[in-house]
Amino acid sequence: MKSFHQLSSCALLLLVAAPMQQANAQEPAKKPNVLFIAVDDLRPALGCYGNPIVKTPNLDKLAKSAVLFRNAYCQFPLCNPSRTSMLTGKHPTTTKITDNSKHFRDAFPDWVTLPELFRLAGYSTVRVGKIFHGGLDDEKSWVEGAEPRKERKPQDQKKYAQQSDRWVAFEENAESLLDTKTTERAIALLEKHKDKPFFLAVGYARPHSPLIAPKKYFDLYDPSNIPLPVDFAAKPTVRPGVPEIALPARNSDLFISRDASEKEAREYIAAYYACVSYMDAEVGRLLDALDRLGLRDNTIIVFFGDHGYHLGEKGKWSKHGSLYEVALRVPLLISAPGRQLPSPQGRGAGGEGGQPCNRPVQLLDIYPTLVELGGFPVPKALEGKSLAPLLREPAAGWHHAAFSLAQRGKVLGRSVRTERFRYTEWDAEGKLAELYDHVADPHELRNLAAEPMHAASVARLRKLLQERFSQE
Ligand SMILES: [Ca+2]
Repeated sequence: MKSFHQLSSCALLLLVAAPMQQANAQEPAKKPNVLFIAVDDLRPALGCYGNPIVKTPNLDKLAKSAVLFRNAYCQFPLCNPSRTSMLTGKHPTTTKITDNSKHFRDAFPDWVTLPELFRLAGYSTVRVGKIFHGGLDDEKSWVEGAEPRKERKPQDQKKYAQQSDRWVAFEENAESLLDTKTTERAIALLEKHKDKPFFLAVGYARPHSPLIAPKKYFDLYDPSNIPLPVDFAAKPTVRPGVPEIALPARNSDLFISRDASEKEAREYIAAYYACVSYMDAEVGRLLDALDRLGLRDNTIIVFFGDHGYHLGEKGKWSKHGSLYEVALRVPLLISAPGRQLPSPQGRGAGGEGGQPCNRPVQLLDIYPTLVELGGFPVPKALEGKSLAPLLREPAAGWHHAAFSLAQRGKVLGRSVRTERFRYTEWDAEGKLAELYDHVADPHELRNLAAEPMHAASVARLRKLLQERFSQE
């Protein structure tokens, strides 16, 4: 008993002393920089996520020194709602932003965004490319790079969508392409701000449609060798036992209101991959500049896509209105030197490396994560969870699920993802429900919601949805 008591008081002393030791240890260290890379409409079509076709050498390399979140999800499969949620740290039911035309400041002028919190802490917060949705930038967030707000109306979105129905292998000088210019500007900003703590946010446009990339990236892919999804169809097609509301009746984005042939579908998937490879090369140039300037060891890198994307799965293209895995799942890599468990010895040499984490996490979690890694108190109003424990130990226990919403007409569908299941409801009563077992059925081909043997799972997941969204 005596030794137990000795041990306990010793442990207690350590616990009490820890914050002070930490403060002392951190005092001489420089504040970490943040490189925040947002990619528009990028699903996890990356080599490091196991895609055997797409070529992404630069992100595969970054993944070797990062934690790779295999089960990361957006909160809403559309640009403005997803980005607003992530950058304010609140669910779309709290932000009330569920389309691409509204700005959260109109209702909540005093909310502090993620970059704004760093700005208030003395960081140079700098933006290049799309971080907030186009035309809806937030001037309070940035020291440099803010754009004046433009009025956006739903009909503008429609007009834009009609222009996006295409792909282009760009044969002229790539220097005129948007993402190439974004990298140039980002490197110049790194050089300008490197001597003081910075939060540099870089938004890449591709693979958002229109699918434009230099021709050399198209040359990496032969459309005739691109496999189609197992549940490919010419137009959105709900499977037996699935509520009709789960998919729109007609196509949008790449195949606006028309059916997709198998040949065209292969061409568009190849074009999407070409854009991913182009974006990968641009991220590679940016990371090379970070290395060249000697900043890597003191820079936290966050890389993510703003939501998923159907590439013909269930006959659907793009993302809007879908609560399927492909519309919600995003790549998320976090490299936090000195703040995460080092890669296991020897794993990097064989081309594997990095640390995968299977816990269900949310884009919403990025805000509290960066605040904690930056050494600031995490604001209580944030609705995500800091991922810092998973950076330290990717297999650590994690008792949180990932929640998402999508709009179909006037209905707001709700979905929850645990490590094993996805459960979705399209009505308040839970009659229009879908349950998928991702261990047995990763492509979500068989809706188990009405099967008696899964009644207990349905009840448990339904309760999670009700608890999460009970206030709304
Ligand atoms: Ca997007």
